[in-house]
Amino acid sequence: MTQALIVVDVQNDFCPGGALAVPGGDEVVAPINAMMDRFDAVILTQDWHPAGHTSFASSHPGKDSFDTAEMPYGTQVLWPDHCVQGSDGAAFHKGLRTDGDLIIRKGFRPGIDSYSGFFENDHSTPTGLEGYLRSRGITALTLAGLATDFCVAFTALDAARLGFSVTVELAACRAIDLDGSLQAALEGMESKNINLQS
Ligand code: VGL
Ligand code: ZN
Repeated sequence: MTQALIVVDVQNDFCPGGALAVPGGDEVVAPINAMMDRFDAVILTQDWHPAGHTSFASSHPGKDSFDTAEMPYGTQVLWPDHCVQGSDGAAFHKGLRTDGDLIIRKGFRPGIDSYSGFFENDHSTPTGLEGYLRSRGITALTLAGLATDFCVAFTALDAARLGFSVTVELAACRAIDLDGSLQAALEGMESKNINLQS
């Protein structure tokens, strides 16, 4: 079985001091670096939004961060401006090993968000990651990174739906946990036979 590690969004804006800081976000760096050598392939995802992105509360007059908005593709949580292309906040944490095989950027279309590394939030626009993995013969994925309840969970659920064998290494993940979103994400992943490792 060819196994890949997918490192999700370990970027400055999701670490303490960042625009959308995940509690303890920087604590995933050391365990992820240590995991990398055990895999046949290492892929990093990078949240990569244009200024004025539709997922930013600042793009919706009268709305605050963490409110929701109805989009053509469903309900969207509105976030503080984060991971703007080329900004320091969008850069990987400086301690993270970035000597992986592929960096996949997502969320670059102005009018749609992309939590998953596989599909945008309409669940149908692909990023190309599936084709990359399949053409390399990769069948098993281990996920780690930020945030457990958004980009890690969405990536894991899409991977399971596509037929990959999926493990989430919870000790190398941290959550935003908005209104019970962590519990919901864990239950959702468990119900799809995703192996939650802790
Ligand atoms: C993420 C919210 C907005 C994540 C990305 O990486 O989990 N969450 N953009
Ligand atoms: Zn984002």
